[in-house]
Amino acid sequence: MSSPKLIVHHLQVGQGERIPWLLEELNIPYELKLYKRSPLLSPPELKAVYPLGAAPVLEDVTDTSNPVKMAESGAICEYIIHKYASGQLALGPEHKNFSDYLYWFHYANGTLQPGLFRRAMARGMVGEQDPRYQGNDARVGVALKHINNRLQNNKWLAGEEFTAADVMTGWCFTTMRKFEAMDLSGYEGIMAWLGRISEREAYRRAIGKADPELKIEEGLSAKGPPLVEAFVKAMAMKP
Ligand SMILES: N[C@@H](CCC(=O)N[C@@H](CS)C(=O)NCC(=O)O)C(=O)O
Repeated sequence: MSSPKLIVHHLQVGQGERIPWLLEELNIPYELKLYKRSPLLSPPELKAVYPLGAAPVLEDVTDTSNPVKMAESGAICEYIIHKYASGQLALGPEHKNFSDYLYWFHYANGTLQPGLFRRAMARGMVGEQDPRYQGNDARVGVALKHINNRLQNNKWLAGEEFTAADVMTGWCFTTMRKFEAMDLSGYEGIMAWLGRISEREAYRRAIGKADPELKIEEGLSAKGPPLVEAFVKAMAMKP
């Protein structure tokens, strides 16, 4: 098979960092196109690539007679893994941890991230003293304990092996904390897992290319990185 020709469109300081990380782990070459937020959402150049303007977007121009353009970070991970990596970094139906892999692969965008975003919205709309904020905060707490418990008993989310489930989830505990603060002190399982991620050269290479201005160690610390002020202001909707 000819070498893949992949173009990754990445809106900086965003969940698109998953794709360069995955590609670096798999040693698959790619061209990276970087976009800056304008001021918070996508700039017109990215909307020209994909009408929703949401990143990441992958273009696969390996086969010029059948070019592919797709969004959704989870779908892109699966596409790359199955099309160009013979299933590496995924666990298949024959593996005893198949269901764990699927569950944790989808947990980031299915439960954790929407929960964090709902909490941020509730804070902005009704304030931290309101039971609607507190209900959301409590749910985030349960979701964090759940993942912490998993990582106290397992090296990686799917079990012994590092998989794309870790790639999908990493951003929620690193760069995403620039949008919704989470102090991870006391979450020993999550912190130990972040420590293991910090040792992965592919992770450091990916962030170095995709977001050279990010301070990796801040993202991996218990306290977390500084917030994006423009986002905090935009979310402060409470009259
Ligand atoms: N479910 C999508 C979400 C993509 C998404 O919302 N990306 C954000 C960056 S974290 C974005 O592009 N925001 C800018 C905008 O929507 O204009 C995925 O997993 O790729």
